[in-house]
Amino acid sequence: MTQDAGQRRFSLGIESLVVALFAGLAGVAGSFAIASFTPVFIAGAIAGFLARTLPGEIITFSILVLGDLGDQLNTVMALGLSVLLFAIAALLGFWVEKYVEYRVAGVVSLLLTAAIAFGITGAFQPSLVAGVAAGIVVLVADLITPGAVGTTTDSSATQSPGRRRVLAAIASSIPLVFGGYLLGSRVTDQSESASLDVGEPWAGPDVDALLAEASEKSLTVSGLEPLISDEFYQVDINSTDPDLDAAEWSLKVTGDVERELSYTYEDIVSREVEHQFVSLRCVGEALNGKKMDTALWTGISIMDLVEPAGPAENCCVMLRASDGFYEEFPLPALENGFLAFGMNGGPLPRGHGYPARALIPGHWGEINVKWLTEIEILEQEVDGYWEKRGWHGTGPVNTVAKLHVINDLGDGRREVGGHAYAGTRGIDRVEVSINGGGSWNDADLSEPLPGTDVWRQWSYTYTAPPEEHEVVVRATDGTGELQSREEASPFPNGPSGWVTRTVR
Ligand SMILES: Nc1nc2c(c(=O)[nH]1)N[C@H]1C(S)=C(S)[C@@H](COP(=O)(O)O)O[C@H]1N2
Ligand SMILES: [Mo]
Repeated sequence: MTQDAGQRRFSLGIESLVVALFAGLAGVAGSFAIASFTPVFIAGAIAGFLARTLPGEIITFSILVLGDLGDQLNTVMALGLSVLLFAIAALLGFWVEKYVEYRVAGVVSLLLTAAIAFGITGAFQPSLVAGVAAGIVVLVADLITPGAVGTTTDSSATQSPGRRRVLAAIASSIPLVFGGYLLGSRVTDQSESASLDVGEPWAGPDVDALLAEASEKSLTVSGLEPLISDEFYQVDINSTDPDLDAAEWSLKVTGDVERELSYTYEDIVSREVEHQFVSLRCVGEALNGKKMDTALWTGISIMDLVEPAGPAENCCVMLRASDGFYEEFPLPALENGFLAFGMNGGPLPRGHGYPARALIPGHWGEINVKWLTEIEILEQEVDGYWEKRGWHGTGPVNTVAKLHVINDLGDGRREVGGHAYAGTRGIDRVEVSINGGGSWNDADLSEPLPGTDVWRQWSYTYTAPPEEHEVVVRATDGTGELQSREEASPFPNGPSGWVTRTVR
């Protein structure tokens, strides 16, 4: 098995490495073509693995300092790692080429790539396509090059074989990467193509009337988001959302119960539904951040599903989700819990937890578990996903008034506005100071929406002083308590302090 067979034409040098990297790229594109942005996309699986296993300090640093950039960084890192892993498979293929024919080497690369992908994602189809794509590049690179298939190498040396080999790898991977990208970028919102015919419990005249009410009650302040958010923020432990099929989904009630129960999607959506305005806010957001929003949700009371199981009532509950997320909190908080499967007149979008999520009134966003699959009744406290990483995000939200809009009305007046939220305590008052907190004025508030856990908008118009000035905002909750002035970073208890902005 040596040179005379003409099979071992290349050293495992730099060009093999380049070819392998392009094969890796093609493999990742192949995985993306089939899986799209779902957890079985190789880079999605690795990004999730990184997010779950990196130390809490690094994740918290990423949340606090990098914000959304941290997510993107994680995705880029995961993409790079996926390419590298597949490239290693291709290199192993080149290595066995020492002993076998180049076609066998191509197949070895294919199988290795597929095996690596399958080991990581557990999904057969995208893994196989990834392997085929990587294998094609390896094969083409070696086939096109003079010296392949038993011909002699030394006579055809007008162009270096290594260079031709690299060019062949690039040329063959480009269409694969491009095609894979296009195929994978198709829209995959499962909730749009629900495989069940359950009617539209989240739509109808009641919903229309409530949405109209929210739009009428929204303040007309240019640039201010209405009472129903135009764009609802999204926070996930993974960079790819689960892509669940409602027909296969079920919700189990387990743990310390008299009898464990399991409900199907049809069981749940065929019940009498309610529509509720509920706001959510992430404990990890900046004081004046954008991770606080409101929607009209459709669903049922969670206790209607839990009570029949006969839960032990002395401790707490763990909500578990299909993305590996879990959060624990005291049972009383579940009592007013809502299971939402509709949002703003449509089915719950994939990014917000399709087919169903929990809404726990007044608490930080994190226990509003999306893609909910299990409600486990516990007899003893344990840490949830974020608490394991040092956060204290299972309790009630802090009171906040945000300042997101500063309009120059053109006649010497300024208009400032934002949203205020205090969970189930409600918002009674928002005050604005235009002199750094020296004196305070009452802001206008939007009429309250029905519901026990909804934000309000505020706005305030004043004649602008000629000089630079500090605008400060603070809210008072429904119990009469003033928003805490003490400044605190989001970690670990959520942001606190008064929002201040300099206006000139
Ligand atoms: N399954 C699951 N549920 C989850 C999360 C998650 O990562 N996975 N993130 C939580 C966090 S931290 C917040 S703030 C809210 C955000 O909900 P949204 O993405 O619908 O805005 O969802 C919570 N529910
Ligand atoms: Mo959050």
